[in-house]
Amino acid sequence: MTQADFVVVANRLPVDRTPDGEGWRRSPGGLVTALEPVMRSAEGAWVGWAGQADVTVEPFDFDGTHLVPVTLSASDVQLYYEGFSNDTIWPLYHDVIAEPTYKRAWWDAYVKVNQRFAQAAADVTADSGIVWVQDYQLQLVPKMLREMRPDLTIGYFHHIPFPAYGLYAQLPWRKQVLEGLLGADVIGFQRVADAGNFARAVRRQLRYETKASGILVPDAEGGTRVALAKAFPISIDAESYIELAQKPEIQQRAKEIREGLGNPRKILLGVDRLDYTKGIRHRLKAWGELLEDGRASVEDATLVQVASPSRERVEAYVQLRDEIEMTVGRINGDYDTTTHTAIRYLHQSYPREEMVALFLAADVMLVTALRDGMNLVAKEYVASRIDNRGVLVLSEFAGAADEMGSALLINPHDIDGLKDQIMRAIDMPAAEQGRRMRALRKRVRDHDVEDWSQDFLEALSVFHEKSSRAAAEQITRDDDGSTPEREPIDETDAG
Ligand code: GDG
Repeated sequence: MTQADFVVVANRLPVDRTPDGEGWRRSPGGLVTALEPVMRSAEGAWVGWAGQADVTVEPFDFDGTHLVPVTLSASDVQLYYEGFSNDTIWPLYHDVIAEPTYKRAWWDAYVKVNQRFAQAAADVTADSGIVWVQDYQLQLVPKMLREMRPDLTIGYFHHIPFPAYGLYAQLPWRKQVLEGLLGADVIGFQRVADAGNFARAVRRQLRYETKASGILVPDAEGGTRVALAKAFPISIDAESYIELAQKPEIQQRAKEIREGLGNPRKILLGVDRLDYTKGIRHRLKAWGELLEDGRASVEDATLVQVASPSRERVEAYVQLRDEIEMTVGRINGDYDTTTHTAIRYLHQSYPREEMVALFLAADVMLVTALRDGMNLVAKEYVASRIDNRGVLVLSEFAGAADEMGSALLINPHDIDGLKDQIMRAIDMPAAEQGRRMRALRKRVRDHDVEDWSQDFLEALSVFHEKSSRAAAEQITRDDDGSTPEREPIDETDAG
């Protein structure tokens, strides 16, 4: 059997079936985009689901990566993926924007499927290899894998937020999930606040001590090891966006998009998976009110909203789509003219070239997430603006806000504040646009996705090269000399 020294484990493989069903092609999306450069250079293996239920695919090589498909039955997809991952963990970890559903049968399926992923990773990883587990669908894999293969160095990256303790505590399986994650040597989060929330949950629920970024975890031999829980903000392959933005045909396409919209003075853009975390409704409300108040008009400005189809079998998403489409219909009915539209709504997915053309056409980019781990779209927009023009309106509830202070930061719940900032963005003088955009672009270019994976893998290599004890010593040495943190005993948590 082929084995690899470096293995990524993610819910999905980085490929989709071609439309004819015969071959494979690289799939779009945040994670694949982020890991593509790492996999290319590492000649690693990738364990994940191929995307079709009840279909077993033998391992195969694609673009220099060994792909190991994990089979999911239709019932696994329903219970583990659509159920526990997307209807329990996703809403809970995004601050309960939608109500999480807790079902024991979903949890049982989640445990079973995580076990299957862990086994596949254990089988494909070479002696003393490195495994990097991705995201919330696989939170139990680190512990399971450590039990099967104590020789491995295990990393885990959490792409979505980790909620405050008061919310996390709702989860009926809160202890098991924390223990699952603590099977990793390094647990990466998007924001410092996420790592802090995680450490606090560990102190409250498991009573382990934490010291700076280190968590003291009892090991199988009755000793303790240190797990590192820290922020590693993800980024994008900025150069690839710059290259696309420089192409004359993409710049030409941006002009056509503008003409197609009737040459409004300003184009506003939203690009999101159709998800309740993205704040699309708040954005539409603000835009609708600006038109109603007469502060904006359709001849002057148009909002283009790309809402790519997502999780269409989960009820909350079906409802969201209905609501959004009704709102768009209403606003357009009220304000469209025969030549101009208030909102050009596109419930479709586009090739990356078209996305960059849209970024180039957009004078104002609206990222109004109610909660978002990072939000790569914000970074893609600024990377694409090679002309140093355009304004990013960015929710402070997106992880990207920690790094992108030169954006117009907004609280999407404050509709009046959001309206004011949209107007400020529309009217912003070119010099101020340039000043802000240059600072934003510098940050994204200085910290691209390769830096992200390098930072994470470097932290992991401390554990790989040294014994866990030596790694623990290093973490303690690098520490600020503070005393370990303990939480007060809370009787309701006992047992
Ligand atoms: C999760 C976390 C975190 C979207 N529509 C199309 C398209 N996209 C691309 C975007 C971007 C990606 O998909 C979406 O990434 P985001 O970061 O915006 O959001 P999530 O999908 O929710 O991702 C998030 C991320 O993981 C990475 O850690 O930032 O917080 O929720 O790259 O451009 N791409 C193309 N056509 C589309 O129609 N080609």
